[in-house]
Amino acid sequence: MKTKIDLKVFFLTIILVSFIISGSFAEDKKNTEIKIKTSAVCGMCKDRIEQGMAYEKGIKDVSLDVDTKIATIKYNSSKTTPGEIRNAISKLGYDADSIPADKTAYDKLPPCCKKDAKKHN
Ligand SMILES: [Cu+2]
Repeated sequence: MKTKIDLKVFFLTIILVSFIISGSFAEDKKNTEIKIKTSAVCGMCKDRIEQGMAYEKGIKDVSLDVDTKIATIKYNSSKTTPGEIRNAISKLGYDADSIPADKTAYDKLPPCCKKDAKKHN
């Protein structure tokens, strides 16, 4: 009799643990992180990229480091992909890893924000 109860507890534990594990995987999906090298040169670029990307589908958080030009982006991998994210950065006028900046958007950037501009504050 005792063994039967233990089996029940055992299976319930298994079910509970698998729920917790699948739940944490779903959580991982919602908070996938990617680092993308951009061509940002100043604080204005940082604001433009962070604000512009905030409205993109599946984007949770964007933080750009002007010194390294690297944007750290948290996103929901069931709603968007690294490719779509790079394209969105390109459409803001900035390079994103190997994707060059969209020409039309880049031409609209103020001169201080062009990628060949000298670094400034
Ligand atoms: Cu700038």
